[in-house]
This record gives sequence, C-alpha cells and structure tokens, in this order.
Amino acid sequence: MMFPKHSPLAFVSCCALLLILAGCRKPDDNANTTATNSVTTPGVQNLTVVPRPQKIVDMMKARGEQDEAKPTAKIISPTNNATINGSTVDVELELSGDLKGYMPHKDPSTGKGNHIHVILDNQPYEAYYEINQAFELRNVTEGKHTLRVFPSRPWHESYKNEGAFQMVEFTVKGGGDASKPTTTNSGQTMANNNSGVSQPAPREGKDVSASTGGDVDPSKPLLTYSRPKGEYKGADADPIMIDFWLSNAKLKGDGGEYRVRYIIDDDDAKYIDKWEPIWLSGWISGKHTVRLELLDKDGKPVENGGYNTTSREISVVK
Ligand SMILES: [Cu+2]
Repeated sequence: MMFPKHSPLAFVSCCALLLILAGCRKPDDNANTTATNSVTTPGVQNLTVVPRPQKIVDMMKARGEQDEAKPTAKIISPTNNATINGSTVDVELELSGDLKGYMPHKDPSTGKGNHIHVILDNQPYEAYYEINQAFELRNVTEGKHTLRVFPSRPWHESYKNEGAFQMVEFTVKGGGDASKPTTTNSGQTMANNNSGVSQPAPREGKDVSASTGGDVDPSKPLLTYSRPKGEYKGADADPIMIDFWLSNAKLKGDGGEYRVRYIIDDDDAKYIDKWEPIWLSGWISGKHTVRLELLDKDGKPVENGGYNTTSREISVVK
C-alpha cells in the first residue's frame, strides 16, 4: 500500500536527479567544447623579426644589379595642383636615373614583376606595371587629393633612393559619386559616356574608394605606408614584410631622431629605427591590424595631414 504512494515521489526524485545530473553534465560539455575550440583556433600570436627570406635573397641574385638601381620617378600627369574635370584621373609616369635594367613589367606567366606603387590619398597602394600606358584611377571623388608613387620590386619592397618617391596634389571637379558602387572592371561604363568612338583595350587601372586628400605638407616629415596589404596565403604569409617610404625624416639608427612605431593587433608597440623593410614571422590565420606611425624624438606622433599614422587590415590564410 505504501509503495504505490511513494512511487510518484520516487519518480519525481529520479527525474530531479536526472535533471541535476544533466545540469551538471552541461557545463562540462561546454568546457570540453571550449577547450577543443581553443585548440583548433590558435589564440596566441608571437611575432618575431626574422632575416630577409632566402627566397628573396635568391631572387635578388637572379636579378643582377637591379637592386642597386636608383630609379627616379616623375609624375607627368596629373601635374602638381592640377584640376581634373571628371572622375577618371590618368596617372602618367616617367622613370629615369640609374636604372641598371630596372623596368616595371608584369611577367604574364608568373603574374609578378617590377611595378610602381600608386597611392591615392591614404588608401592602400595599387600596383602599376606597364608604364608606357597611363594608369586609370576611376570614380575619384570631387575635391582635393594627393597622389604618391614609388618604384617597387616584385616582392613589393620599395626603392628608397632619393627621387624614387614623388607626390603631387590635385583637385577633381565633377568627380565620382561617393555612394556609387564601383564601375565595371574594365572601366568601360565611364568611357562609354562620351561617344560612339571605338573603345581601346582596357588599361591598367582601379576603381578607387571614396576619399579625399589629407592636408599634407610635402616638405614636412612624411611616412607613407606601403606593405603589408591584402591577403597572404601559405608560404607568402610567413614571414610578412613591413615596408614604408620615409620623406624628410631620418630614423634614429640612421643618424636621425625619428622612430617608426608598429602595432600589430593589440600587441605591445614595437619600433623600427632603420629605414629598411622588416620581416615578421609567426602570424596566425585570420584578420590582423597593422598600424605604422612616425614618432618624433619625444616619442610623439608627427602630424602631417593624418598620413603619418596608418592602420591596415590584412588577412592571413595558412
Ligand atoms: Cu607591390
């Protein structure tokens, strides 16, 4: 008689016990899941400065004297302080100086080669390979802009001799619509606006993002961010080069008083005291922020139109 009476209670107790057990199990399961995740997603990145990769040393040897070249760039168009009507800006360059065989050109079989880094305002650079034809900056917004160029090697290391870097300011009237998405890849949408004249082959160019030039004084210290940018895959992601152009400033280790500070993600700040590229090894997969800043002798950022502190997001796929 007693047993049936207790039976529902026992049943409830059992359920409660099971629930408690289930409840107890749950955090364990979560903990296990978390633990598994943290193993598959490497959380810690320890970057170290490593020597110039052997792959690049070998390429330099194969290039003969080219790395001792002292290319001088001249921006033919746009001229300094020019006013451009319309949203397409043709960039024309001339290279001279002691070239030692250096000439921009993309090898069709490898997709690589010497090229010029072209920087509109403080956007990521664009690579410009065939300088016998103008490079089109498309959808440039109305207003004041800056253009910076310098010759670069196939592995994107810039030439740092005097005269390699050139900068002009120009103004666009009736420019591209900042809210408009980019035009077609060949840029023909805009070219077609004119007339029925037959279209030439698409030229090298880029639909640029909306931006305006900073209030830059070209006679003041100026740090131009160059690398890294974009996506790095496999062997190209280890190591990754940091490279920049420095105007009107000498770094501490080169007999001057300036320093370049770099901050990767939320890591502690590190410093570059000689004007040369550095290679960093130890990147983990995912997105990373690279910030470069020019500092004066007191460790304060040097202001120049906002260009001396630049952050870029890169992505690493291993
Ligand atoms: Cu490059």
